[in-house]
Amino acid sequence: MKPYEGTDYFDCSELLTDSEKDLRDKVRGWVEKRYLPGVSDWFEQGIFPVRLIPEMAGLGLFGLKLKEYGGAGVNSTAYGLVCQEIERGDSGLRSFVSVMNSLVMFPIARFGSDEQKATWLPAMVRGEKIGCFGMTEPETGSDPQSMRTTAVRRGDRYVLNGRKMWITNGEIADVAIIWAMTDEGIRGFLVEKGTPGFSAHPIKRKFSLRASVTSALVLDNVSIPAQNILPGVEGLRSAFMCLGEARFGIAFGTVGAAMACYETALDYAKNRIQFQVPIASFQLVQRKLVKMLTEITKAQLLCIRLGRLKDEGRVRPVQISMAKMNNSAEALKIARTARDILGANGISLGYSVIRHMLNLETVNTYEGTEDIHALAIGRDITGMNAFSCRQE
Ligand code: TGC
Ligand code: FAD
Repeated sequence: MKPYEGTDYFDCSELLTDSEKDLRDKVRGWVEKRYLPGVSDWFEQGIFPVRLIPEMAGLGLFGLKLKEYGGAGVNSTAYGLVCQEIERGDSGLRSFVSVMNSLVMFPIARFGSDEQKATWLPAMVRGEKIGCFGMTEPETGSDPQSMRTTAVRRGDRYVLNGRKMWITNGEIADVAIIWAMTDEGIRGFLVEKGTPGFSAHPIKRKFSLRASVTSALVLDNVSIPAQNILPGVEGLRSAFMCLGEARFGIAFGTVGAAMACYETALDYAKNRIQFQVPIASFQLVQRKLVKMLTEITKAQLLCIRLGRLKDEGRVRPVQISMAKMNNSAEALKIARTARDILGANGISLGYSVIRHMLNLETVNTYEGTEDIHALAIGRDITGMNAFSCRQE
């Protein structure tokens, strides 16, 4: 098979170091060989391929940025490029990598005790333990400050009660990071699988992220040792730091999904004959392809600059918001245009575009909807908070 070279109209690869390119290409090769042949069936059947977890661990995909506990210790740009290649496969696979790295291992490494780090991080690097991140609830999504899950201190234990909804990896996780309201504000807790009163249930009838596990978590009088609190957490701000890590990965990841859709549409348009000529020779089709490529190029440049700012320790959360918002929304538009160019074949899982299109509907919503990021940036540039119509 010809090696995949990737859409790179402005030679953005020249802006990467050799080690960043090597990691990108290694992951790209694995996705081509081990993931893409199966993903369409997994999506159709609603299966996350857990048997690939050891191979992913072997590639160093868990604890990518961790400098200790066996992690790969790569920079943020390299992490982003991994997300790009993984999401060229499927957003569900990138979700798994995002949750492990940014939403589970990052908070344990950043806010956990030495004991928590030693218990979980090496096993997660090896892919032997899986985690999930429980913030969203049935009644609170965009507004996590209003969460209803509670954790009440009783002697040397905490008792948790509540519901978490739409939780990636929920049923396959060995440990859940549960965000809950305490007397001292919102805190994060490690809740282990099998703890009495704690259960995870599949969310069925999903038409998006079908090759990913999405669950509802139930916490009924779940009693955990007090040392299962993440001691370094300082309210919701700490949870937002985790989201910043994950949103950064999504900004890069969605470029991968968009590249897959554009490349499929370009190839299809050159080969599909209508009115005795390839449809790529029609001006209207060319305009669509050019718009797709232009948006991919802009998104790639945004990512590289974002990565460099993050690696220099200068990035602001609103800059990550802009990249997540723009790249998810544009990737979704690109997927919809690709689906259109493929005509009826565009709705078939024989091609990747309908799968990416359906997945990107979720990606545009989770980790802060397009509107929520627009409001965060709007607040930053105007100094006015438009999140709520309620007057303080
Ligand atoms: P806001 O004023 O924005 O922030 C409160 C404090 O937190 C600080 N902060 C950060 N600090 C460091 N790093 C970051 N990335 C930070 N982001 C925020 C901020 O500076 C502030 O600090 P201080 O000292 O001034 O107090 O808080 P707000 O309450 O006004 O926020 C409003 C809003 C709407 C932006 C926020 O609630 C929000 O982001 N809502 C969206 C909820 C969301 O994204 N949920 C995601 C759930 S997890 C998920 O979807 C996983 S998908 C997994 C997969 O990939 O499968
Ligand atoms: P809502 O907050 O109810 O928003 C509904 C609509 O109202 C949106 O269009 C929104 O933009 C708009 N809106 C809300 N507030 C405002 C406002 N102030 N101004 C203008 N418009 C507004 N969560 C986790 O905690 N962990 C996970 O692992 C996880 N994985 C997920 C996996 C999948 C497949 C999905 C679909 C979701 C996942 N989520 C997860 C949940 C996700 O983060 C939430 O769906 C997201 O934050 C939006 O919340 P909501 O669905 O409750 O929408």
